[in-house]
Amino acid sequence: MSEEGLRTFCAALPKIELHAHLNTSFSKVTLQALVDRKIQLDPTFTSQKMTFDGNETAGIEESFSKFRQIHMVCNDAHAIYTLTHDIIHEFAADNVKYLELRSTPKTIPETGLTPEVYLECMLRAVRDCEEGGVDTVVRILPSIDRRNGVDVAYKTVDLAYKYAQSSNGVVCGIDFSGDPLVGDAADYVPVFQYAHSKGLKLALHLAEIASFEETHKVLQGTTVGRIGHGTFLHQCPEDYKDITQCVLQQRIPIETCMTSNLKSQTVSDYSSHHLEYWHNRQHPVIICTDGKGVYQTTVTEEYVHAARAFGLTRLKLWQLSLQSIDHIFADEATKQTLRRKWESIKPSFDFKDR
Ligand code: 6MZ
Repeated sequence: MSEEGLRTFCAALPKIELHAHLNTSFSKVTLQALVDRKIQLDPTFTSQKMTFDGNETAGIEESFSKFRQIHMVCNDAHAIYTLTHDIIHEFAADNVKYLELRSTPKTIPETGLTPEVYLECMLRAVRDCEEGGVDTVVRILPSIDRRNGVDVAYKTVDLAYKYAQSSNGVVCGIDFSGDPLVGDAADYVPVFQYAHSKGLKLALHLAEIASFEETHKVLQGTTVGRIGHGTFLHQCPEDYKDITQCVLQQRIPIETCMTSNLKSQTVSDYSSHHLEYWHNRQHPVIICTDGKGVYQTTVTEEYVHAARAFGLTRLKLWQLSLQSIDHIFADEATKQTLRRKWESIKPSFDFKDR
């Protein structure tokens, strides 16, 4: 398949994005505008580089250092609204027809941000995009940051539940994320059970690093909706072999973020990415970006990388995007609408690999 033909095909493909963190999914244009504004408000502010450009890679700690920088810039209602609004438009331009955007609702007294204000900014941007005719269905997952402890986590679940009721289902689940080197995911199992009892779906970052003990406990104690990254799920030592079995048997979908994993050095190259292990076993995987701004990628690029690394045909790529619909957190009616959209677009596609 020619590089150009493949890229054109992947760009035109209708796509689903299920793993995108708000503060790491900026475009360079939006980020620059927010940095300029920050400097206007605080002339002493100096910004550092917040992206991995080209083939740059660094250990996962460097990603979290960049995230801290970004959070200094995106720390008020204007920034949260602008990020959400622009990111939705950018995914729409990449033919993403359904987007789940996740973010940690923050308390920042200096700028008046509370978790409620934070979520309302995101919801207002979602509404404005919808009213402006953007052809992308958007859902929001408030994130639990594992660095912030269990008490904050319970509050995030209560907040998500409150907004799930009042937002007509735009808020529909919870993300669990944060620095995998900090804290113990197993401490949050009661929080996950609580969220599940409230009808909230759970997308959990698990086994992003080789943390088998906590991964095992979480899988034993939780109804997991989807797993983020899951980089080490298939590489368990003998004592933890049932982790892999459990994921396979329960068919827990895996959100794969290839470029992010490469750039944060948890995977060495595209062709050794774990997407292949799961895909070869007909296990559900969803191709995602993680942070299209920090890692300088797009959903289209991620499909191109997957096709190149694993020799996926155009028809396979189509099936991957279509099957992703099965794993969205929105309701059955939304799934049906999306499937009909895929069906109606399909005749305009040429599936010959050349
Ligand atoms: C774990 C990650 C992440 O919530 O401020 N986040 N957590 N692993 C990753 N892989 C590299 N990438 C992002 O977006 C930024 C936050 O998302 C989580 C971290 O908690 C980060 O602070 P929001 O919008």
